[in-house]
Amino acid sequence: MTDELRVAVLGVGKMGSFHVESLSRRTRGARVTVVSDFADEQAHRVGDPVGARVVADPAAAIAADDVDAVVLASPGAAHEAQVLACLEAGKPVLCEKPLTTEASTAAAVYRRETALGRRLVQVGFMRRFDHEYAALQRMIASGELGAPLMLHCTHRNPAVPDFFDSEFMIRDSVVHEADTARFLLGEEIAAVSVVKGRPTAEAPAGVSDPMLVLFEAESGALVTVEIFVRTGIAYEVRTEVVAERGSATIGLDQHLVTKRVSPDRGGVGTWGGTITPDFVARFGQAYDDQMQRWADAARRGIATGGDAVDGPGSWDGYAAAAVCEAGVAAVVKGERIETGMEVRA
Ligand code: ISE
Repeated sequence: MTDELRVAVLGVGKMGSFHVESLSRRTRGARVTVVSDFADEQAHRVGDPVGARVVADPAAAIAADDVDAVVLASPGAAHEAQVLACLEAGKPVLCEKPLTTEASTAAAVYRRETALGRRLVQVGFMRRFDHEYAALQRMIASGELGAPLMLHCTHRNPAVPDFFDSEFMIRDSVVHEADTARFLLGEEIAAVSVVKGRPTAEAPAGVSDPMLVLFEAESGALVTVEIFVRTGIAYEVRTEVVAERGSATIGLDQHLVTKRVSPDRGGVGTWGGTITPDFVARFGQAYDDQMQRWADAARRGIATGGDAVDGPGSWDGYAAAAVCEAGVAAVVKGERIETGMEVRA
């Protein structure tokens, strides 16, 4: 390795191109040497300005001599083979969620990494790096509020493409609450139920948007998740913990509150602020901090031959996959489904 971590970014759509920019402009000690995407033109559009080579074959990109570590922002279905290739090559990898698309294959990745005796897989659950989530986790863990009894989560997106059906809402959106609930409560999720309500007129036929998802944690603590991905408003992610001796809330969007006269409202005074338009705007700080801490951990791991992870790993990727799989079954069958997670090795 040179002084800088040389990174291949696989998949340079919305998230991958954000990561290329983050690595190139805002991450110390790292640079992008290779980009790969099934759309060659897009790979050049993102890679050329930062001086990265375009390598069409993802396996060749992972194996390349000028690549020390890999960021995966490719479609979820490609992750299993790509993460396993990184493990075989002994290269640290930051994998966007999902780790893999099924709990069984995610467990296989966890077992493969465990057999290597070295942690190389970090999963991109970036909310853990958000200052508000981190502060809430510290507060719960300190015991200041007593035992947490319930989490109430709100997860709203302004708009999504039509392929976002009820099952995809669980796998792509609620997956974040699967991870943050585990992170905040410090325990696994034992069962999932889903209640479908009245759908918004914006939802395509047959799609239950919004839905209420209920996680039961192993301790019996309950987690409610309102998932609503077609609000037409903005990006809103809130979490309230209700504990034995108090409650605490994050995600109130109260950054800058302004009072002013609005000419378009007849000159009356208005009060308020703005809500973030999308997840990159809301979690930009978290994505960048995640990248810096991963890059630092990858460099340390390469230098020492030890662990190369600073954040959620393959076990967390597996646990989230198990919760989502149960969630999808709960949507389809309309029943409470147990996650049936493997016992940690
Ligand atoms: C998207 O893939 C994300 O990861 C966002 O954080 C989430 O809010 C959104 O619902 C997902 O589709």
